Amino acid sequence: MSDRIALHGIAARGFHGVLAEEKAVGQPFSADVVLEVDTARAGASDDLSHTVNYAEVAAVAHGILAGPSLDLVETVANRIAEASLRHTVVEAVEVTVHKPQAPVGVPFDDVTVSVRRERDVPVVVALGANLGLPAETLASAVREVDALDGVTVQRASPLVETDPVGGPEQPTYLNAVLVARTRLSPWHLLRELHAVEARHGRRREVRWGARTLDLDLVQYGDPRAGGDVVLDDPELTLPHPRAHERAFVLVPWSEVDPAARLRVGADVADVPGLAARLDSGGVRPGPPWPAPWWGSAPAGERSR
Ligand code: A4P
Ligand code: MG
Repeated sequence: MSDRIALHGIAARGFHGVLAEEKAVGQPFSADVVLEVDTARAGASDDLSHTVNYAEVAAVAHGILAGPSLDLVETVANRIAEASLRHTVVEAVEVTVHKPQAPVGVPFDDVTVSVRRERDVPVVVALGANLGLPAETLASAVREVDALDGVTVQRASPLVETDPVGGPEQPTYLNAVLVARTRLSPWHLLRELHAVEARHGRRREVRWGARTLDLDLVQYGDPRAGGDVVLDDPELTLPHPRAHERAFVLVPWSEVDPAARLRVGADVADVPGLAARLDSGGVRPGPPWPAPWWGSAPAGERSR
């Protein structure tokens, strides 16, 4: 269960309804907005920019209640829900709109419409391992990511064997890329990925050093529609700042999604094209995924 921030009884005179009189004269409306937000980061930092400012949500909801006339309370509720989800930390929202003086024709207290909407965002995660049993670890990591509440893995690339890039002398890597959809905010998802890494004995001692498991969040959202999240923060940089220059990410990503696009500065580049421009000499086909690598689904492919 996520953390919640709830606003009750945001009230305004509105002009929503099917009847001409409702549109002309108006009547009282109110809304309750319950936001599911991962508050862990703000709770630790005490920084307003790490959470959703509920005054902003209230102002937008009020604007929709008092704003241009809509026929249906359903539409009013839906618009408030969609506006609330535009805040990246909001993972789900439940909106109830009250219309206590609706022309119902019999004595009654209130009529309400409640809608629940969840964030649902495509994400790309790069996996790497070069200590322990890399193929088994990566297969287990894919299953664990898929099992996270709020994450569904859609496809995983074949494993590739890659020469280490940067860092000290270290063993050859196995890498892969998975595409998934998530309800989680980017920071929440990164925290869950770190927890999966930790369960596989990940230590952070040497930058770019050997590791049992590395899970990097390469992209959050779809840059084609301008719908990707861009963050310039060392704690979470999006898209991943080095993904566009790393064959060990771009080659498997191109295999799992040949239509993939990646934001590179001001451009949105075609991922197979970026991969083709790099020297991919250090990237070779890897072993097959250890069976059973992913429940009973056919290897590498599953639809939602
Ligand atoms: N961080 C910021 N943005 C992100 C993001 N988008 N995804 C922060 C994940 N983490 C992000 O990461 C260091 C810090 O980056 C984290 O605290 C996180 O909050 P890390 O995983 O602890 O360390 P790292 O993986 O050594 O660093 P980084 O910068 O992710 O390294 P790279 O660039 O991913 O390189 N060679 C081969 N062949 N295959 C590999 O997989 N991997 C690396 C790591 C080097 N060489 C490799 C491979
Ligand atoms: Mg990493």
